[in-house]
Amino acid sequence: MDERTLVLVKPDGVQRGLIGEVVSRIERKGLRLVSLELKTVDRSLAEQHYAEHEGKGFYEELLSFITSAPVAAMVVEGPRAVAAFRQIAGGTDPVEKAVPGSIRGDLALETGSNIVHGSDSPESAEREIKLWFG
Ligand code: RTP
Ligand code: MG
Repeated sequence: MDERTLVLVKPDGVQRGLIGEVVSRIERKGLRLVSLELKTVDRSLAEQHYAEHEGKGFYEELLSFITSAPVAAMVVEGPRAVAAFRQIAGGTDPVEKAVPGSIRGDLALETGSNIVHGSDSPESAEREIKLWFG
């Protein structure tokens, strides 16, 4: 049974010209791209997207980062798409957690600018796809 997940190439990834690199890794894994849109993120969308982190020390920094420049939002589909994309993205901290071979492990240095977002569960994916694509 196929599943869907929401993937974002965050402002650092877009500015570094890494949209194609991320799409390529998604496709090579065997996942399919079903929607792709460049979006400017306003404060309200950012707050809803990152609601689970409200009140944490990095929350404000996270919101200003995600609203700082366009992101590439995509819906990605395939068997176990949520976990499969989290695997190719790598852990949140690109140095301490993400392994070499993953997007973050290969291409990022800092937790605050770790190139991609992927939904963390099928329930989050459903909520986030509605939020970003209506
Ligand atoms: P994402 O939601 O962006 O896919 O990342 P994630 O699941 O791997 O990590 P999450 O815990 O959801 O955190 C969201 C984003 O907030 C930043 N962060 N900074 N300074 C910190 O301790 C810290 N922790 C998280 C990261 O940019 C992370 O991707
Ligand atoms: Mg997360």
